[in-house]
Amino acid sequence: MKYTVKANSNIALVKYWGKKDSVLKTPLNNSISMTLDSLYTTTSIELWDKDEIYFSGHQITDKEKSKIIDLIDIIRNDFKINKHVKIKTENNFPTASGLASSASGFAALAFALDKVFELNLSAENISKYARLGSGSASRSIYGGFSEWLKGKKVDGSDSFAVQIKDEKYWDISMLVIIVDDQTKDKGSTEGMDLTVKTCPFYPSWLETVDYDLNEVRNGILNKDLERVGLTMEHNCLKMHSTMLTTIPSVIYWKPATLDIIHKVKELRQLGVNCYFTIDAGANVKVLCENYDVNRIKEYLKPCLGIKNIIWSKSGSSPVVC
Ligand code: 2P0
Repeated sequence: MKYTVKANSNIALVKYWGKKDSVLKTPLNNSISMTLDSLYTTTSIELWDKDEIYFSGHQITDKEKSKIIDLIDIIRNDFKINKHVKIKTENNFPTASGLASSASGFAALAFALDKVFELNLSAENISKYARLGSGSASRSIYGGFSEWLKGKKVDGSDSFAVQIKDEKYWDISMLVIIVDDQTKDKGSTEGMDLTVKTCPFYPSWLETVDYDLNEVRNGILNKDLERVGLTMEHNCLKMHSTMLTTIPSVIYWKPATLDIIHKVKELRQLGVNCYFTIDAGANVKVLCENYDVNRIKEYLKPCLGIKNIIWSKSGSSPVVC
């Protein structure tokens, strides 16, 4: 039986930046995200006589394959499965440029493996396996808004995401502003490991995250965009402050990144309810009301370096197409 599945990417409102255990991919703090309907991975999977993996039509090399094969092997081992798979996967957006491609990619893979191996796992268990591929993927198993719990157990078995509210609950927009669609110099995994090891302010980051989680969680539950947005911005700037003060420094921003930050703040002065966040890359995401989208796009037009703006709403959990 062949399955084709689609999993949406997600953008963290409260960020994950640092691991407790780098093999288990357990985080040092909880994180909260919004799943996006416009950025997604489509993955087809079927049983095959050997493992074969294609990305955007090309068979990928052993090195590129290793994280994917590692996750397949973990599941094969846990469920005593002796079968191989052929996988074809593609993203509808630039890969490895701070647009959470590994989130949708590993969410799609974990969801697809559950189907092809007929495991019937719970969402929490699929989230846990997605986490073992890439931490942020744990959150893409749910539509709407979800929180990835850091867990307490040493084996990582209680570190998975849970849904806060589904995609129908709050009709707001996230504008994904692409200023750089190239693969970034330093991947998130390496960047966050260096930050934990060398940033003198990293303990302060951890001390303040619980407050941000509470604000954003309650902001979502009250559909309070200002509360979510202001906390999201501050949380993002705190995360980037730890990156800047890592040795060697991890600087993902480009001039256009800063330009857009200023423009978003100006828009707020003009009465537009909009807020920015930035991940491990130069691209900026703006959370806003649907009715302000065109005004924001118009205001950003003079910014040099914007390649594309993708308008996204809250997306669903993974689906079989
Ligand atoms: C997040 N990021 O919460 C944060 C914000 C980037 C900045 O999760 O090492 O690709 O595979 O667990 O999930 C990117 O990290 O890293 C990320 P691994 P992942 O969305």
